[in-house]
Amino acid sequence: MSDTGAPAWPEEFAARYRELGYWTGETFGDMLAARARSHASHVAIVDGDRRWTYAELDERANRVAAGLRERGVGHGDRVVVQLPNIAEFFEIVFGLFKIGALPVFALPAHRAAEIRYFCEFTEAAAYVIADRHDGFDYRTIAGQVTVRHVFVVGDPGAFTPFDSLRREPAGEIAGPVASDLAFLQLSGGSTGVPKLIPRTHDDYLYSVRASAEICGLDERSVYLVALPAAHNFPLSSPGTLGVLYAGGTVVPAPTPAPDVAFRLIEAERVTITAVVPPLALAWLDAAKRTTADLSSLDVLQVGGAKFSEQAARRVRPELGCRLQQVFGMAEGLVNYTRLDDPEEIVTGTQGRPISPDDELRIVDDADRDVPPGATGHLLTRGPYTIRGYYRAAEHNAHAFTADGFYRTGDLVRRTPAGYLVVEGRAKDQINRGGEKIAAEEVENHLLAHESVHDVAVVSMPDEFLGERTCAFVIPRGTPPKVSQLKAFLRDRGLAGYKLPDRVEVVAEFPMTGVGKVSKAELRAEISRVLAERLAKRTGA
Ligand code: AMP
Ligand code: DBH
Repeated sequence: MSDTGAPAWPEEFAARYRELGYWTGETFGDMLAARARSHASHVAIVDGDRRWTYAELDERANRVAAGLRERGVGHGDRVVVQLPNIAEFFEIVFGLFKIGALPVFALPAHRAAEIRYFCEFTEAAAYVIADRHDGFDYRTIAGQVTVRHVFVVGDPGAFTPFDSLRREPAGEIAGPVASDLAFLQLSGGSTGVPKLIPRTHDDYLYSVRASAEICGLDERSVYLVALPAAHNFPLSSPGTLGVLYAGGTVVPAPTPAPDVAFRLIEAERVTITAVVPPLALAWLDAAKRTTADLSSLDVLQVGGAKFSEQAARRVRPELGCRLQQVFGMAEGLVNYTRLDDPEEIVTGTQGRPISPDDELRIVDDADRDVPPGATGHLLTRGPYTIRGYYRAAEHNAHAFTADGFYRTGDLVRRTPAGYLVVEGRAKDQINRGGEKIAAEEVENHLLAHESVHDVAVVSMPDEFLGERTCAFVIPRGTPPKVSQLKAFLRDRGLAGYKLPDRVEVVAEFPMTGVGKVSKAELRAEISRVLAERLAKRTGA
């Protein structure tokens, strides 16, 4: 373990990944500078009527880097970045890359509880926001965190204007080396507090470069950022970084709503974009009625949660583009169906790994390999999969095997052709349409409510989102209503997507043989209740 708080790859692995050409020694700052030379006047970012060329984006990043330096933000410092999909996201992130400061990638949906935690846990030097987005004023969060600087895009209120960060660089900026950490990404997690994922320039740029190739990107590629830009999927699989690597054009969408996204696809001749399954369903339905010209769209990537085979089959005929399934994780491993794969692989699997050196094991509860084709726990290790979370030694001891495999918590099987099919999940998490919710985190907040004696949060099936959240509550006194618990969690500053969709009041929890709450039984219970209700409603 190095003093960066991030467990590194053992030297023999690092040496091998370099020898094999995966880790090239290039940083993201180097990459942008190189593109600014080779594609100077090509458009890198389109945001409304702003069109930044590669030269302009690079210059802006250098200026922001200079401004950060002037304010005492430097190599290794953490900076929580929480921005909507706007051009400044790329300006600040590359500015930070240039000086070796680490973006901490918060999502726009996060609220004071999460942001306070990120700032405190990482001892962040700064917090970067836009004034308002989607009806929410992020300056209200800024008032509740302790950081040296708050930089605001738009009206700064009591804080520092982002514009004031742009300074004339005084000479060369000494940058990081590629083996340094580049940023901290977020894990959906399964524990009381979100885990932070330390990624290096070397390892991340390898995944980005290889992803760009798998997805056939080149300078003609136009990528619509429909999901939150900071999320690992639209950032790197191949995402905006892959498109910038390839010299293409990135188009941030203010919202993924079909009307907005479709207009942008038509206006900018978008060729590729990435969505989560519920969005894919919404787009499929909207495509029937739209007057927008979607003919430029070549690839729709779907990932973040399991995309049903039935929905997957609709993509090609109804959207007129190719489907690519993506099963990835911010911790590393990313699987893709390939663009030239036969339809049954594209619709029926979640893809295969990026790298020939991604090591995958599928094991039983005792970590023994299951027979070929059987379902088991997925473990993985490789040239872009972390060896441990940031500052989390205790958790790392069980989230990773002794020989460095990451325990994904996913239940998968492998087809004879080497493709993975996601069959379920063993981790204590709800995947609400691609938004991950750690049950324990929500339970801890709910336990603070005066009417909650005990609580167990589980997933319940949902036709549209795949899963929603159900909180089983043993009350203290008057049973709490779902609306009361939601308001309570919102007041505590928890992100909206983590609020339970339903509350079931019970006298006790079913227990497993060893005396733990049986979440499997609770999930079965709520599934039964929902199925009965549906049967009643449809008169079946
Ligand atoms: P995180 O570790 O928070 O980045 O979340 C990654 C997790 O999202 C994976 O471990 C899976 O549980 C889930 N996931 C991502 N993509 C897919 C997919 N295509 N199908 C099923 N689950 C997925
Ligand atoms: O869900 C994810 O975290 C995810 C999905 C697809 C991801 O991190 C990725 C691709 O890189």
